[in-house]
Amino acid sequence: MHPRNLQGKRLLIVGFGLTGASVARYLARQELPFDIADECDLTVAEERAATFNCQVFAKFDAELFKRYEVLILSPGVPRSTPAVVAALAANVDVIGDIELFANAVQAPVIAVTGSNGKSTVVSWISHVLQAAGLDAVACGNIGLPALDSLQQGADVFVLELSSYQLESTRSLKPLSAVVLNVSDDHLDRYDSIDHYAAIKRQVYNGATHCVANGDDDRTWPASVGECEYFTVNCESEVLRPDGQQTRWRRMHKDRELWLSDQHLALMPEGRLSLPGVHNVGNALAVLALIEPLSVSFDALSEALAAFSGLPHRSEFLAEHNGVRWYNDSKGTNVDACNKAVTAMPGPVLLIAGGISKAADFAPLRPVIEQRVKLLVLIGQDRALIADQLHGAAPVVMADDLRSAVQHCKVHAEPGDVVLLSPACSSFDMFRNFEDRGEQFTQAVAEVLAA
Ligand code: UMA
Repeated sequence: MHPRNLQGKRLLIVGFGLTGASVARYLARQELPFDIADECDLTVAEERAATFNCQVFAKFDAELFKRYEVLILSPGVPRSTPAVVAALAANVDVIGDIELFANAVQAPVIAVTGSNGKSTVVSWISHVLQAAGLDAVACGNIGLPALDSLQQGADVFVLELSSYQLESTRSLKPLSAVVLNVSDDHLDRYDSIDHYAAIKRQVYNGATHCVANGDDDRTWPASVGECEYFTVNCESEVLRPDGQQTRWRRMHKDRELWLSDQHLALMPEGRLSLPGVHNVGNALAVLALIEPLSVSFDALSEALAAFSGLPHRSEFLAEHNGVRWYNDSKGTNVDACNKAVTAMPGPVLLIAGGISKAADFAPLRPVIEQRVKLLVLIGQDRALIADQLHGAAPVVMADDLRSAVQHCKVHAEPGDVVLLSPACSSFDMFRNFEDRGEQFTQAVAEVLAA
């Protein structure tokens, strides 16, 4: 919604975390008055909002919400929240921060969503574009709220979008957009994986250049022909859903596998710093998404190869007595964990568990049977996970992360890998996945030094 359409309207910011605060700063810059509601302690809410001249409410209330004309909802607040449902029924407009961003942004936007790899692809794109001399800013779900990023006046905004943000966005017109993949996640907030996938595919609405994953039909837009596809398949004839040749794929050349564009071999995939076939797919997605910017491959190839990923995503921590330790705390769902285990260079001692978000762990069974020699479970849903994976690998229950690390140190042998990839969210034991990854990193350092 354009700021001029907010002129004279009664505005309520719902949720006052990172997003809500960025919305408040944005509205204040536009000199638009607003109020704030957040279900935390009133004193805390008032303290947080002290720099703004507004009313602050510490509860979500249907009668309160109906008094406003526009609610600007934080992504963590479900649209099914009773007070929001009541406001919608009373014809109150309910939008999110990305809707405001969409109307304010002047530069091209590359929009990236998917269950896994979003942050990696967003950072990878920013990295290669910067190497090619463009001022590219990574923003959105990755951590820098989109409205705050506008202050940086970039050449290109590389926007990570969650399904939560897409639910309340309707005007975004990205230059290019992708759903990288769809797997079980957030099923506590959606009726089914199909519902969740449909929300993800809303990223294609209004996009000039759509990119989808040829290997995952849940990512395909309704109009399958008007889209470029990437695939990690390396057969010579890889077809798109409409029967055409898939453009971004792998090909055999000089006894190596190469990233390729149509029939043109671009780079041996062994040059990529990031491990795993899923990262070959991510690299192809990067190339497909930046294509409309017409940056020459020569200008970005070094940066594409050198990009070494992000903290907490299959991050190498240490090698001790021939055992390699990795932190994949960002592996917050089953598919991410599956990919991380598959990409590891040796037999795995896997530390997993936390809040399972009602996920089905059965898809992990094959990889655990083949690659995991010990499964160490932590957190609120560890018994439930042990039950679902019964017999796939020996299981140890640990009361906390530090004792999980200690178990692994005792049981690991040279050539093994110890991997934290929880397949769960972290909020039962940690502030967030970063906190979990940092505590793991510290525990590994201390336990290995002991
Ligand atoms: N709140 C309520 N009632 C609720 C829910 C939240 O009052 O029912 C209040 C909380 O008291 C808190 C605020 O809302 O004060 C938090 O809002 P929020 O949960 O929307 O989180 P933000 O701090 O605004 O952070 C959000 C994203 N978080 C979520 O979507 C849950 C961040 O993604 C994102 O980086 C940030 O906006 C900037 O765009 C994090 C995330 O976990 C990394 N995302 C999920 C994911 O990647 O799986 C979707």
